Amino acid sequence: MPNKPKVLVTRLLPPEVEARLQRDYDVELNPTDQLYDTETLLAKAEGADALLILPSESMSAEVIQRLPESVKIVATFSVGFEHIDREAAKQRGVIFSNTPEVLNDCTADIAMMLLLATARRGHECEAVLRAGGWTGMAPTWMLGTKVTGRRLGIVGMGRIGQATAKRARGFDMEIHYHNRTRLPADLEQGAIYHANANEMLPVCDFLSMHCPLSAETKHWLNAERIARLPDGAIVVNTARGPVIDEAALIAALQSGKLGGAGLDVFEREPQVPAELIAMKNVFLMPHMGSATLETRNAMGFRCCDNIDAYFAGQEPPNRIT
Ligand code: 8YV
Repeated sequence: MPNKPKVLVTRLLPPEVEARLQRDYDVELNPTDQLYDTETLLAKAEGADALLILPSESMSAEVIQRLPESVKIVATFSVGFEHIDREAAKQRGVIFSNTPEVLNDCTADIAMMLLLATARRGHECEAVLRAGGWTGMAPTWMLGTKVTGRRLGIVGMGRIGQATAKRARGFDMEIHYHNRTRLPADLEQGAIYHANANEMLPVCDFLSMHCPLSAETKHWLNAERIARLPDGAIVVNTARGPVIDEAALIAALQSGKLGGAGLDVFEREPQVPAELIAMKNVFLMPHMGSATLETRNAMGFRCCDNIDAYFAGQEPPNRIT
């Protein structure tokens, strides 16, 4: 139909999401999922009314200023929006939306998986077994760290931090958290608030990162803060790689200061430092927090809901600019 708004989709999305977009819009999809460089993206955006992007597409001030006039709304298929210069978007008058809530559970599941797998030597055990190196049960072999009843520190007690705390309570963990503001008691659920992170770090047998990436949180977990953790502590990151100083993390793992790390995100994705790959006491995932069909569908539908609202003359429900 000629009058449908034109939507440019920069990456390959789940079939049900693409089907809904094709039903409602004049869509250009990216079936090969090849990444667009900035010039290609800007050329393809010419004449588009809306864009559906991912964090793989940087929306820096320069890119936003160069967006064609036709583009009125950009929906990012992510809850994180560190790839979007929101000031530039506001100045340019283009609306951006994100996909909060729908990935809380699956991301928290991966945080618990990383925590458990690191504590119980998941990578090492599996590698030995697959290599045919398991010779039978031995009472002192491959002993891990007990999780039940231990202390978990959460940095960033937003929606995903709270979902992780809920899961950890099922393991009788004592929850500590550091956040800009204290949560109301019904959300805190007995978790212990630390306005000063330096007071929380010494009581964290496990530390899980759940803050968004911003200028303030870049390298939040640095050498100085790692030094405040108990010896042998385990660090988990499902947020964004740069919230941890990766070089400092590697040094602390190499020295034995940290007992292990469970990482779903890295400073320079998709590059993973060779030092981490070589370590037995780290459990590594390739940015899989939201990677279930149910959640990726829900993220896609959320993008559609925001674009639909805009073209229906309504406020997009997840507007971030
Ligand atoms: C996705 C994410 O893997 O939502 C986010 O911010 O990091 C993840 O859910 C990413 O958006 C790519 O789809």
